[in-house]
Amino acid sequence: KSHNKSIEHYFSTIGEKADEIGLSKEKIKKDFLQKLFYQLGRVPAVTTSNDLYTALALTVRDRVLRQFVRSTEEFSKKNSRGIAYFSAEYLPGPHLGNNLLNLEIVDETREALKELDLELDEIIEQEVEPGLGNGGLGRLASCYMDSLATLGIPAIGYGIRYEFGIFKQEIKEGWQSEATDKWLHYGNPWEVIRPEVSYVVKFGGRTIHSTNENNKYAVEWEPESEVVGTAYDTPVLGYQSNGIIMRLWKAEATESFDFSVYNMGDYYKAVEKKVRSENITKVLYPNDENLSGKELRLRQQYFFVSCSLQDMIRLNFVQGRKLEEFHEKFAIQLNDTHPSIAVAELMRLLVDEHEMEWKQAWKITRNTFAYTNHTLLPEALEKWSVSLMGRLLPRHLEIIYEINSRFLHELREKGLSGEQIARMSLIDEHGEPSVRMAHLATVGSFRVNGVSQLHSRLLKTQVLNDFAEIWPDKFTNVTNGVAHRRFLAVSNPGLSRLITEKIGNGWLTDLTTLKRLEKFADDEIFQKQWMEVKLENKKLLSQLLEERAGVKIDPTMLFDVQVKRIHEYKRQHLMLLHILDLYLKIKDGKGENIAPSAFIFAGKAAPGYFMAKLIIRLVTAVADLVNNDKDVNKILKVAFLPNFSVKQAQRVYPAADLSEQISMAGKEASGTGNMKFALNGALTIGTLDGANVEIREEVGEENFFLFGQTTEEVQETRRLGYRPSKYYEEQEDLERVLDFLVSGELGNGDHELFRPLYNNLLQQDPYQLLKDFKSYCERKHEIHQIWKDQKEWTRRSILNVSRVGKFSSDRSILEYCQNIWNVEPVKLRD
Ligand code: B1H
Repeated sequence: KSHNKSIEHYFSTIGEKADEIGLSKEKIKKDFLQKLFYQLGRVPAVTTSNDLYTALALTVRDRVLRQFVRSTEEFSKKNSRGIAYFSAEYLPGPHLGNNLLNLEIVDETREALKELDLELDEIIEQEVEPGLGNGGLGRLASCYMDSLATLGIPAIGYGIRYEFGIFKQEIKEGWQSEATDKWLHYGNPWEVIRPEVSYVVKFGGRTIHSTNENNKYAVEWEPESEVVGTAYDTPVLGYQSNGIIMRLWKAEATESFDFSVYNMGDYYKAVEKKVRSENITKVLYPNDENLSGKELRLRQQYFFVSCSLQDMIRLNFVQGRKLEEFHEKFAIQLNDTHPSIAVAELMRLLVDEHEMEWKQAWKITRNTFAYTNHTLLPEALEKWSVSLMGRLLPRHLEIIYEINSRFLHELREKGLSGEQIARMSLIDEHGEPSVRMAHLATVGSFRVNGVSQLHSRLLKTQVLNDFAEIWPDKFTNVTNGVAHRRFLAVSNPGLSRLITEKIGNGWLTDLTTLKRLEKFADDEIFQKQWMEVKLENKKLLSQLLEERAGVKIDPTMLFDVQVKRIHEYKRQHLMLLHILDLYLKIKDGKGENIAPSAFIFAGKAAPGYFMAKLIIRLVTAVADLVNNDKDVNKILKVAFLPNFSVKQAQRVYPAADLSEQISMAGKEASGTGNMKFALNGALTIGTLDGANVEIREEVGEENFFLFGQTTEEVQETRRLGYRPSKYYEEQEDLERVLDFLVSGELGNGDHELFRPLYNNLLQQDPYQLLKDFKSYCERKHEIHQIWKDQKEWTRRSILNVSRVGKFSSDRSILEYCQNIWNVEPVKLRD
C-alpha cells in the first residue's frame, strides 16, 4: 500500500478540508439523522433509546476517528519512539460524554438534539460501559490512555477484549450476587474490527532442538494447539483532538489448523475446538489482588502478549526498520506482572523466529520493557507453577530457565551469598517449583517503578530489596494520577463551571492552575456558590440511592463515603464498627455531638472471597438496622450502592463530603479514588498509606484528617506480637461494638452470621483494625464538630481542590516520558 498521500490529499478529493471535522450544530444534526436512517433504519419518531444512543455514538465516532487518523499521520512524520502500554485490564468508562468534551462539542450536540426534541443527557445515560477491569489498576490504564492522547504521545494500549467484563453486582437478601456482564449485547459502536490484523498464537506441545543447514542451533516449537487473535480498535481521544488507540484482542479458532490437520472429517469435533479456542477471551477474572492460578488466566496473558508483540514487530518492519532497532522504536510498559510473560515471548520471537543471537536479543528485550508494580500484597504476587508453564508454554519455560541461569551466574560473579541468590532466582524452589513473575519482569526491564512515593520506597526496601541493591538506578517512582477531565470536567459540570468562572479553563490542560482558587477560599460568596454546587450533586446522588438502594437520604447530611473494591486490607469494616459505635451511643441518648451523616458504600467483592462478601452482608445488615430505627434514622443513614462502576463513580465523587481512605498503612499501593474525591472537594480521613501521604502533603496537614499507625508502627506492632483482644479488653466502646456483631441484633437474629468476622478480629486481626479503632473514632468526632461549621468546612474543601493539581494523570505520564521512556511529548496542535 502506498503511504505517501496525506490526509489533506484524500479530503481534497471529496471537496473537504481535513481540519473541517463537522463540529457545527447543523452538521452534527445532519450526521445524526443520517446514522439513524442509513445505519439503523429508523426515524426519530420510532426509535428505541438504544437506537438514539447508537446513532449519536456513531456520529461522534466519525469525528474521533478522523482525529485519530490525523494524529497517526503526524506521529509517523515525527517518527519518535512509540509507547506500548500492556495491560490485562482497562476500565474506560462511558465514552460518549468524554468524547464530546474532548471534541469540545457538548453544547453544539445538545442544541442539535434539542431541535429534534431529544435530550442529550438521557442519551448519554444509555451507554453501557466496558467493564474490562477489576478496579484501580484497570482504571489507571484508561486514565493513562487519556493523558497519552492529550499530550500527543504516539502510543497504543494493548489488551484483551473480554466478551464478559467484570460481573454485574446485585444485592439479594443483603448478599452480593453475581450476574454476567453482557456489555456487547446492544453492540459496541466505538470499536473498529480489523479482521486482517490477526496473529496465530501457539499453546502446548513440545520443542525440538536441532542444528540447521547453516550449522546454526535452532529451536522449533511444535504446539498442541493454535488460536488466532484479531484486533478490535477503540479510538481514545485526548482533549482538543489527538487520538490514539486501545487495541484489544479477541480469540478465534484457526480454521486451517483445527479443521484440517487434526479433525479431518470430524466436523463437530472441529466446532468444539473452535468453541474452546474462543474461551480464551470469554471472561475477565474478577479476583483483584487475589490470584486464581488458573490455566485459562495464563492462556489469556500469553495470548494477548503474543498478539501484541507480533503486531509491534510487524509495525517495526512496515516502517522500514531493522529488528535490531526495536527498542529504539518502542518502549513497552508492563502494567503489573500480568503481561510479564512478554519478556520470554519477545526473546522467543527474536531468537527462534527471527534468528537473532541470544545476547543481542537480550539487550533489545532489556531495553524495551519497563515494569510497574502495583501491589506488595504477598497473595497478589504472581507465581506460575513450573509444571503448568511447562505444559502450556514449553518453549517459554526453557527461555525463562536460560535467562535465570545467566542471571544467577551474574550474581555469583558479584559474590552474592547462596541464600541471597536463591531469594532472587526467577524460580521459587520452596514446595512446588514456580516462576516468580515479578522477578522475571524486574530482570527483563530497564526500569521498575512503584505507584506512590511510599509504595516505591517499600518496593525497594522490602519486596524487591535484593534487586534494588544490585541495580539501584533501575528503581524509580511515578505517583499515580487521574484523568481530571473525566473525573471533574465531565462528571462534575457544576463545579467545573464555577471553577472556570473564577480562574478560566486553563485547568483542563494544566491542573496545577487550580492553585489560583486558593485566594477565594475565604470569599463568602464563593463559598456559598461552592456549597450550592455540592448540594445539587448530593441531591442527584440521593435520587440514585433511593432508586438503587432503596434508601432515602436527606442531602444536607454529611456524605461520608467509602467506594472501592471490598478487601480486608482496605478496612471497610473499620468504618462499620464506627457506625455501630455511633448507633449505640444514640440509643443510649448520648448522640448530641454527632453530625447527621449518611454513610455510603459501594464496591465489588471477588466472588470467591468469603470475608469480603461477609463485609458486604454486614453493610446491608447495619443499613437495615440503622435506617429502620426511629431513634437513629434522623441522624444516621447507611446505604450500599450496588454495582460500582466508572459510570456510578462519576456520580459518587462529586457528591462526597468526606472521603474514607483507611487502609492499614503499607498495604494500599497508591489508591486513585482518594485523588478523585479530593479533586471534587471532599475532605479526606485517612492513614499514611499510598498516595494519601502525598495528598496530605499537598493539601496541608491541617486540611487532612489523619489517624492510625504508620507503616513502621504497623510492622513494629506485629513484631512485638500483636494481641487484638487486648484492645477489646481495654476499650469498653470497642468491646460493646464487637459483641454487638454477634448479639443477634444484626442480620435478622442470626447470632452466627458475623461470627467469622468477630473471631477473625479478636484472634488475628491481620489488618490491625482494633489497634487503630480509637484514633479513627477520635478523628471522626473532630470531623463532626468541624462539619457543623459549614464555612470552615467549605474553606477546607476549596483548599483541597486548589491544591491537588499534582494528581492529574497528565503529570504522571510526563514523568513516565522523562524518567522512563525517554520520549518528548509532542503537542500536535491546539
Ligand atoms: C492494584 C492490583 C491487581 N494493585 C491483581 N494490584 C489483579 C492485582 O486480577 N488480578 O490478578 C488485579 C488487580 N490492583 C491497585 O492498583 C492498587 O491496589 C491500588 O492501590 C492502586 O492505586 C492501583 C493503581 O496503581
